[in-house]
Amino acid sequence: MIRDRKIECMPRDELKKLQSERLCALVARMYDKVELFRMRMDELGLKPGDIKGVEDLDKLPFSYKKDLRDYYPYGLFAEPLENVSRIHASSGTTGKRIVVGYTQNDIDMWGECIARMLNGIGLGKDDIVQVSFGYGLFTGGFGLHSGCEKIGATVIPISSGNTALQIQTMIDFKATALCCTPSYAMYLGEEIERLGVKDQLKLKVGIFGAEPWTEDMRKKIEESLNIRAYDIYGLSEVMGPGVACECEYGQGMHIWEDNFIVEIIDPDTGKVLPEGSKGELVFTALTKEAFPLIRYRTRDICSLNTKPCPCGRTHIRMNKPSGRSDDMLIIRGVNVFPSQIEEAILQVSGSEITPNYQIIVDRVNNTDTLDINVEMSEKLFSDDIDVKAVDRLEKALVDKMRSTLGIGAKIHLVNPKTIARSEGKAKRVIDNRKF
Ligand code: DLL
Repeated sequence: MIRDRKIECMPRDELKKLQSERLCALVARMYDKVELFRMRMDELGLKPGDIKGVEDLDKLPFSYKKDLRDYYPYGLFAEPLENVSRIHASSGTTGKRIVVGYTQNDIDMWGECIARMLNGIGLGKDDIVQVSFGYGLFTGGFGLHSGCEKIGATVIPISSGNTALQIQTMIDFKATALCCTPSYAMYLGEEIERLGVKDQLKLKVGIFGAEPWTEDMRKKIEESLNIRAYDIYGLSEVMGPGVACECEYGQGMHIWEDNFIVEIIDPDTGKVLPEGSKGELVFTALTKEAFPLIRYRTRDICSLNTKPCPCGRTHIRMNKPSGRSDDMLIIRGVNVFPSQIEEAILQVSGSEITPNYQIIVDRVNNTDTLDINVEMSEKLFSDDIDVKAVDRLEKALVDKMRSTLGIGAKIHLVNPKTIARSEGKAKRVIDNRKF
């Protein structure tokens, strides 16, 4: 099924009119249904009628990741749970997850956004798409899945992990497209080369996202898998994958502006920046029913490309995000906050370890690694050091990290006072990866 590209190629003045109508309706609905939004509007002395269109957007209050934590789990939903068909979640700055919900219409809209991309890069009902993003609370797997179903493709919902099985499956099931994180795609490429099975692949394209990646990585992946590699962006709070997607030209990701309004702001002052500037991406989700958001601060640093795209789509493009203005790390596609690690250490630590720690992230053989050095206490580190106690502690920390972060970490108990102290902010994270 090839999509009607009318909305994707809508003249910009019509798009703006549509956004304005949708924004006014959204503000009225959220004022009525979401207590936090109503409180913030009241604090600013604003009523829904004061917002006449997108030109009034910057009068509206921002929303933040912290709001999702404070109103955990359902406090920001604009629909009663009986209308919510699905829940997804991702890690928040502390142990508490952030929770998002979707009505059936939201899931349809999400599938539509992804379907636009899939058709745009030449996929259709004859394609077999291996979705190697995680299925579960993470939005990657199910998000891509609904788009594939919409275009009538055949989906292989293999989820993430088990590299040998991934490779065997893509060969045996004749997958023509692969969806996963770019770092996993690099690893798959390397394994495929090692096994010498590249000529057995039927892959044409890959759709990669959920973490930053460079043009160099794109080239490497394209060569090792013999495909065209495309970028997809999104975040759970705003929807999941597909908020923005590359088209066949692969020169920036079109933000589906009939569903999302994008702004670039100065992360320090909150002021909207002039066209073309680099700053923090802020999204308003215009059409989501269960969990709409107004002016959500993504913390992703990025710039927009307002030039017309050769594909004819009129929706604005975003360049690759170049970093984040907070300390969130993305390790093997999983969001990790240093504060989660600290909390986990504090929960395990008795008198045997100290809260001095350092997080080292690296990329070895194209896979992200996470090592955590934790200082032993003087008590544990004595002449008759209790090796069994050290082993037991290391194991307890490994287990705790896995259950808290959802990924494995190597723990190294190091001697007292060996982690450098700082007079200012502690340098807790050393990220040696090159994006
Ligand atoms: O990562 C959703 C997703 C799944 C996107 C699959 C693409 C493909 P979260 O776990 O909530 O959601 O993480 C969102 O990941 O704020 C960015 O910092 C980062 N991110 C996502 N896509 C890209 C990308 C999913 N293409 C956070 N390039 C976002 C760079 C990305 N960073």
